[in-house]
Amino acid sequence: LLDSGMLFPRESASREVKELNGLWAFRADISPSRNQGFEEAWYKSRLIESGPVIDMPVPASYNDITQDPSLRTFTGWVWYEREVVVPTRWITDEEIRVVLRVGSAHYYSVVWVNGVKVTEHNGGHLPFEAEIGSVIRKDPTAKCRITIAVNNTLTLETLPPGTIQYMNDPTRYPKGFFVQNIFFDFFNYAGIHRSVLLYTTPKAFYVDDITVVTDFSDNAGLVNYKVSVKGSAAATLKLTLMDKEGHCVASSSGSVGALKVADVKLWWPYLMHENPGYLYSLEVHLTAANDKSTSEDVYLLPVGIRTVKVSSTQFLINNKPFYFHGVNKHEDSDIRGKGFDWPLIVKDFNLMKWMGANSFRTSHYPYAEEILQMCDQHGIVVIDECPGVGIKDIRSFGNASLTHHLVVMDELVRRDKNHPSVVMWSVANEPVLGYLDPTRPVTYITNSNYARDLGAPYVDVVCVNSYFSWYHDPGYLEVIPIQLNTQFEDWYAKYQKPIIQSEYGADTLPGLHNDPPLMFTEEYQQAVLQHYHNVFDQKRKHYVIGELIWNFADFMTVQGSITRVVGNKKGVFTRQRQPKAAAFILKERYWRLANETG
Ligand code: GCB
Repeated sequence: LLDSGMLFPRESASREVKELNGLWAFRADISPSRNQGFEEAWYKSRLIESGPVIDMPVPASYNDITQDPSLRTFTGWVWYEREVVVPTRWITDEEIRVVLRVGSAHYYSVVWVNGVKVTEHNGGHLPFEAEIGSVIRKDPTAKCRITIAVNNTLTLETLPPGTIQYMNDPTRYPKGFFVQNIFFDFFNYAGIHRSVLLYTTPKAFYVDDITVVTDFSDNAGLVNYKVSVKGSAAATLKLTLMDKEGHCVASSSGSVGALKVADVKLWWPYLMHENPGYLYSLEVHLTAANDKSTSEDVYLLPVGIRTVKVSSTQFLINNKPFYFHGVNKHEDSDIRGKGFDWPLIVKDFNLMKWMGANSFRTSHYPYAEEILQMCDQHGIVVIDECPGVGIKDIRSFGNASLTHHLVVMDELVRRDKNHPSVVMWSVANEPVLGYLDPTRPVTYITNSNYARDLGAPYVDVVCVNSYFSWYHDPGYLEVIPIQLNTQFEDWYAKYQKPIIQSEYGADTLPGLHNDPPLMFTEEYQQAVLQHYHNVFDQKRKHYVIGELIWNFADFMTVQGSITRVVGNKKGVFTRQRQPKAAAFILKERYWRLANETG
């Protein structure tokens, strides 16, 4: 499907990175046609010449930045623009390849440089890039004006899907009124959500992609690798694997091969080993020399050596049973929405470690690469989910949506395939799409009845969501033991596959109390958790291999439902990351599980 790599931009002896985060000029296209920007070609000159612009931070969702209610729920094209000064060398040295990279923008993006279209991309949550050297070299002043138009409209072909519904009854709605219907439970935040960068590589030849698959037996580690090189010139390839101290432990040449590591230090999840998250560094080095000079390209890839296997009752990391005791998350916070934010990310890692969570699922879309890099380093295990959420009935979706789903899965695997922390792909509702990466188990998350489910035969691990005593039999805690036991027994009897309780929980307003427990109070959330945990404890010795609370923190949702009060409140932390009473129950439990199971 995709013919190029998507290596994370890293600085090296041959590569430079320039971050373009900060304030961009911004304008939402509120014209009646919703298409004025394209009709008037706003990309041709500075955005401010098209009309009024405002400051917009990048990365951030634009929705919660202003006091304008129509921007909060805006559907359509918004325009971002920024002028950048690039180093003269990047212009004068034609041997430098200059790449513009957008970490993610929601949802459909078109990108111009100096008025020339350089790329477009369909889909949020995943990066895209374009080589722009030839465009900026055309401008004698070496100006680099970047314009990005982003459209957040969801259709039945997008992932996640949505529809636009026009309300044409003039006795009930103003002219042109429409709503964006979405079938998932989080706010459709939009804008440029992750970093925009310029980076360079040599042009004559460069490392385009690297794939590593690791294994071990006894004390020897094995890093099977494949390097894809692009460019027109021939170059010599050399690979060096270094340990944490920078000592070479294995080396090789050739674009496909295997590196053998004696006395291997395996990558372990934290809590399972005293030295978790061990990462080697794979230096991929390309060189070519002529009479006058030597040129090179260097890329450094962190590599964790570990294996992942699934049996009918266990999930094995490095052949040891792994029990998922963790959380479901969202990229979501006050003001910045889904915008990348280091303080928030580090706070979340500290909270996960505080509560002893050893894993999380990237519900319901791929998270920023920097988050996965932290998981690699800290030994936190990840179920990596594609944005296939809200696909209610696949029969109502055409081939286009299936094709797009496949492209998105391809982009996801291409981006995340080398992270040791990623132990399983979640393809959501389309497991019959097949295997893009046979080295990792595949799952999807179900809330259907075990007898009617169509996807379970195709997955390695069954992930089940259930909300007993919440959406079903609300208020009746006593149904949980019987219904949860039945759930596990039915699924296991039919499929003989290990099961993760991939969601369970209860909405809770912090500070609201009642005993005996009533729905929405902190006591009720605690009681739901305790009832579920009792059943997990009976079953986890058999085939239940994990429990992921819904949700780590409260998060924003649309207003379209009266069951949401300024967002989904099933967090064990508030949206501001303060603990509710349930967080302490999980903390106690997860640390106990850590001592028992790792
Ligand atoms: C679910 C969904 C999740 C919702 C959650 C809820 O099953 O997967 O996106 O937020 O339930 O709270 O209703």
